[in-house]
Amino acid sequence: MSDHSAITAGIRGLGVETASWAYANSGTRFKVFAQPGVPRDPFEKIDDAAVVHRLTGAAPTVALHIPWDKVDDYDRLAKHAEAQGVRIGAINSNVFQDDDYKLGSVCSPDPVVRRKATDHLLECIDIMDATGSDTLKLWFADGTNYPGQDSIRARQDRLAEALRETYARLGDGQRMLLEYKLFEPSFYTMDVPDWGTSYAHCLELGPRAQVVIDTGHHAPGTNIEFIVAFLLRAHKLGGFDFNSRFYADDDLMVGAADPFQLFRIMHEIVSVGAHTPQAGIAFMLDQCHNIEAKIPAIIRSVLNVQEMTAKALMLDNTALAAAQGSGDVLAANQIFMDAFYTDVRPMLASLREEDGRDPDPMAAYHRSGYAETIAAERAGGEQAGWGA
Ligand code: PSV
Ligand code: MN
Ligand code: MN
Repeated sequence: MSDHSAITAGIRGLGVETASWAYANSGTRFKVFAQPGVPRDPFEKIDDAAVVHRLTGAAPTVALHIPWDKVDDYDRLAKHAEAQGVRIGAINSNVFQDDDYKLGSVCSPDPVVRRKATDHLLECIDIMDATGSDTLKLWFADGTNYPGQDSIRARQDRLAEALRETYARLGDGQRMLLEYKLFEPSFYTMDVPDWGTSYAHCLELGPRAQVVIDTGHHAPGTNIEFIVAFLLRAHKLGGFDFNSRFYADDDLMVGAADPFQLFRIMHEIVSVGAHTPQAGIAFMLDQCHNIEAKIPAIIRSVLNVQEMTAKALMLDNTALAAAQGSGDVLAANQIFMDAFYTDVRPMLASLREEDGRDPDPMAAYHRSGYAETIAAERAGGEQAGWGA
């Protein structure tokens, strides 16, 4: 068993970043089921994120998506966040929802479209400057649907050029994370389909470019913890977009479909101390809550990450190393599984009490009346963008 103070310090230091778009009406491409009380603007999204943080103590930052979260005064938005006890996290760019991007954004064969897309990425860095955010998150829907549609190689050159220009614009203390996705919306090629492509581009760019792993963006059966271990070793893991999937990019609550996978991922993180804020790994949620109530779903997701991290912290690393060193396969596996099966919920509940919080954040939320208040006060909540 690991030392208790290391476990509690690890838990108290863990921050899970929630996504602004998850608080609004968002969901599948087929139908978005509107819910009462969803935020009408980015300020209200931050208010909801602050509620999640107050109850869990583990969600201190909220990611923005531009232009979904476009405001006139970003300094005011950042100050609003601060006043609510949270901070602005990653700025997510959006170069996929314009008619101009039919054939791609930074990889488009049309130089005018590429210029527009790159200008948007640069604008996102301006917003980082204005909000104090240190992270730019890039996801490109770029790709092709048909063999021969465009040159795979030329598209890589265009991507590299746009990334270089964006990287050069980063200020001190800022970084960019490049996300990959196996398929969708393009079905023949995606221009950043996998971690290897993202890694290669980041390597070429320099130390301030890192890979972000969206847990929903792989082929079924992919060993994600291997990717985590590899990227950590190469100092190229920037963070996660956590969510769960059964089939494709389902964007369900993290830890819901496969809590053991989340545990295995957090074990790789914790085993090298990368769960601490100093390690700079961003633990972000990228989810949509289409049929479940949004704020409780986000509370559940934050708690799932916290619980799996606590289990990983409980793992007896000395015993595991000894079993591994002596080639005792069964003992090593048992030590690993013992940690996974440990019920950490009572320990986390008392930690919350020690910190002056309700031991049960979900029950506290339901008792708080917040859901009823926002349903009454916010008429006509906005669409986040997905499925709009
Ligand atoms: C699209 O697949 C996606 O879900 C990516 O994961 C991005 O991170 C997210 O949208 C927001 O742009
Ligand atoms: Mn994502
Ligand atoms: Mn996705």
